[in-house]
Amino acid sequence: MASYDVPFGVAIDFATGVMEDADNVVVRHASDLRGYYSDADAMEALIASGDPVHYRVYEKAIPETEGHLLFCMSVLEPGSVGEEFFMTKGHYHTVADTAETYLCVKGSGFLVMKTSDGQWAAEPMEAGRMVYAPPLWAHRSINVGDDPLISFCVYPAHAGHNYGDIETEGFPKRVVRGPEGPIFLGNVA
Ligand code: PAN
Ligand code: ZN
Repeated sequence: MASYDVPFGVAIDFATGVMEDADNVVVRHASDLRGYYSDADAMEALIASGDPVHYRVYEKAIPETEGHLLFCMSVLEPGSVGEEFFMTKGHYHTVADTAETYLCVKGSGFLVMKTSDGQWAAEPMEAGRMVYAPPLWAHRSINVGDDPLISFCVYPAHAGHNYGDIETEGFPKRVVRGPEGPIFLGNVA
């Protein structure tokens, strides 16, 4: 394994999101998102149809210690489960007061964000747009277009990922296909 305590560079293909010589490629299939969408029957049908890749995340194995930065390419496929657009699981950072930037390089979608005390926000993701998720804000990307939604993310290397609280809480809004484009539906009473 390369040392990441010396300078280095990597090639990234913005057309595909592929990071050359990635050390880790996290591949999430539809079945990894079971329970995340409102239409459970549509999810089971999608899994039965071949359990397609939902998204991939390309990373370098930079030490997860304070001072370093982690960066990755996130490639979220287009599609929907029922009427709900494909999305990432979403998470808080384990070290909750760590921020993250997402630079969208291709595709069309939203970064939906929330805090544990009920605030939420959705920032459009379009090629060339950078979105900032401040400390304490959970974040999830949602692809509302016909092409992969490709983003370059950077965050403190010691941040960690807390998926459990989102599995319990969900997000306040779901993004679904409407007659004239995406609609944000309330997910809470
Ligand atoms: C991103 C996400 C990536 C996949 O790199 O990890 O988009 O989303 P989930 O981790 O929610 O499955 C990031 O926010 N890292 O912290
Ligand atoms: Zn994150």
